[in-house]
Amino acid sequence: MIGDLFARMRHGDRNALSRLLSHIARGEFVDDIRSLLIPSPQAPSARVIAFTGSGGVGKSTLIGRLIPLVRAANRKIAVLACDPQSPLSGGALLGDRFRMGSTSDDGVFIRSLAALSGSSGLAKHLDLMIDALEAFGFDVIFLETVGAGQGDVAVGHHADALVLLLQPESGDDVQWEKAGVLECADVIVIHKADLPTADQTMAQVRAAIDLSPSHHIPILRVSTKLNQGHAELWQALESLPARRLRPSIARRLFQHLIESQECHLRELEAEANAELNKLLADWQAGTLSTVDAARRLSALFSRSLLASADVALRDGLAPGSRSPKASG
Ligand SMILES: Nc1nc2c(ncn2[C@@H]2O[C@H](COP(=O)(O)OP(=O)(O)OP(=O)(O)O)[C@@H](O)[C@H]2O)c(=O)[nH]1
Ligand SMILES: [Mg+2]
Repeated sequence: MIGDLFARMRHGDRNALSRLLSHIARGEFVDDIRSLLIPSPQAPSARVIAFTGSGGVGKSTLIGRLIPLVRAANRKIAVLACDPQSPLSGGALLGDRFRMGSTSDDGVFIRSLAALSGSSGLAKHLDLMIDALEAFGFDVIFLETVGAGQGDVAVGHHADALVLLLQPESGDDVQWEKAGVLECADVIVIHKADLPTADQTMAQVRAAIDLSPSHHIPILRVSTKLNQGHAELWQALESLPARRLRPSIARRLFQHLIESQECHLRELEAEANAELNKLLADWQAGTLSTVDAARRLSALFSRSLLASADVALRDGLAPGSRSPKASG
């Protein structure tokens, strides 16, 4: 049943994508979905950008204004708005705002997560939602999140880039600085730059950043009210270097490796160790899926581990020590 839904989603059925996201948000069929969604090096990868900042700093309005720029660059965009604090605004509001200024567009998908999932367990499955959106074919994924400090840094771990929004006169810059978030940001936006004290805020943030090791972070002034600064922001985001592998993906591959290690420990038989190069070559060429590659890799590791442990025990050496027999 999840397999069907997944297949429909892969064929561009937005309804199926929506239902899949709902299952993920509710923590249903998560293992099945995870095994269907294991990323592969051949799959086109989306650029994931997280927007964070205090409630009311203007994340939704800003994202709403960036969407047309992303579309003008011929990219398909999905937005996941995570706002556990205020489930009634967040993504729903963003969706309304965007729809106000635009007709329905197949290249845009907006999903409020708060309305689905409440506050718990969201971060846990965010990776999976991102993978689903990526598998559907979105080129750009925006995450909107609200919170203070640590939580936002954590959201940054799901993304290729973290954009921190600050607004004049909120004192937020001090709060973010304390939490170490200023330094985790890839781009800092002084939003609502139309407000009179924007220059002052800009100077304070610049002073804080200049003293830190991350003094190269771009700081941009944006006013959504005056429609200023969005093109520069999008350009800054586009020119950020792509991360080759999101940490979340690496973690999941690793987790998968460990899980399949357990399954395959008992299936070991003596086979040629030259398999390793062949296996990696097949995986890179796309003729071997990531799931199968991980399974076979773990089987190989298990075998050599057992062989060396066996030799070590017989020779009275600690496991892992090299002996002529173990290397054979
Ligand atoms: N002066 C000014 N106000 C703005 C600007 N952009 C947004 N606002 C206002 O700021 C308020 C909050 O905007 P949202 O986009 O809902 O802010 P948010 O950060 O998404 O809020 P939450 O999702 O609740 O955390 C709204 O009343 C906007 O009209 C701007 O550039 N200048
Ligand atoms: Mg919002």
